[in-house]
Amino acid sequence: MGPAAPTPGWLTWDPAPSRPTAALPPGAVDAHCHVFGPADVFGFAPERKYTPTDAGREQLFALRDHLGIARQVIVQATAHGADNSAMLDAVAAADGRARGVATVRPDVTADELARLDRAGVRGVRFNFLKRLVDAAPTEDLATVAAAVAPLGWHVVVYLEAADLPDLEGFLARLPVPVVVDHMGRPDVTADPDGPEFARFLRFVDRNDVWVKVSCPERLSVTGPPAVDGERDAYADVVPFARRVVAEFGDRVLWGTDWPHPNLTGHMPDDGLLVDHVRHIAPDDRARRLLLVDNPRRLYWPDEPADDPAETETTP
Ligand code: 0GY
Repeated sequence: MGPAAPTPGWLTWDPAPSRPTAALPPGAVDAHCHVFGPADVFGFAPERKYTPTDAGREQLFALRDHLGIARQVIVQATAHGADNSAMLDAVAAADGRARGVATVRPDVTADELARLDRAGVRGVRFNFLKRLVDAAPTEDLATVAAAVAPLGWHVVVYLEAADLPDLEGFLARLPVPVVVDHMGRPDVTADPDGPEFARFLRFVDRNDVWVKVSCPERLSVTGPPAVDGERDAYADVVPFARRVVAEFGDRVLWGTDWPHPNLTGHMPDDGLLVDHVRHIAPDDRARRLLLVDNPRRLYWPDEPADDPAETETTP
């Protein structure tokens, strides 16, 4: 049997994104992207909830170079289940320019975790979105977190804002840093100063929690710019992301989310997503933390930081 056809109605990634209008700082990291397949080499998981379009490592590396990104963190997506082969293959081929975030089951052995660590994995992902996975019991997730703690890894968590009240106690007790995907998916039609986002900010403030200020294209209701050439897109997401960057500047990460699985409305232009960073992190220092220094601390911790004086200067 050949590979399954992509889920009908879902858009495929943009093969010709624009170039960002302003260069990223040297050493910029895309801390949230995926590889899918190719399906005839790395088959999708039988338990998956969607079938993506192929988006292999060569295309991911081409995007990196096109956008002026230095390094990537390749996050295991649900369509590949707990078979990390496609992600590991891409990390290996990136020649030190990528790290990985894996999905593992609670019976994973210490030897397997050590193998993943040597291969460049630095975290595991817990996904709580019902449209993407059948929920794993929190006891199983706690077992995984305890197993990866000695390696110095972290947990990457994908949840929706409405689920935070149920999950925050559990997440706060994990013995590892927690990285929240896409700002915990706030409702951006609500007030950024309102109670729901305040609860998320409090959770970040009180715990060892990092935040990806990523995926404006998923969160936005206003969407990309209507007028050609207007690059200030996803304006409704900006107050939320800007606030997180302002309050937790040394615990924020950014990523493209390429190849943007499960989108039906519009497919983002990745060049525009890069330009969006200037709206959420308006000054050079904030951008340097977000794009360079913070991801280095999590994913390349053995690497010496550049001269701190340099951090303060315009790249
Ligand atoms: C993302 C977002 C999505 C998908 C996954 O693992 C996944 O399948 O994370 C989504 O559908 O919102 O971060 O890629």
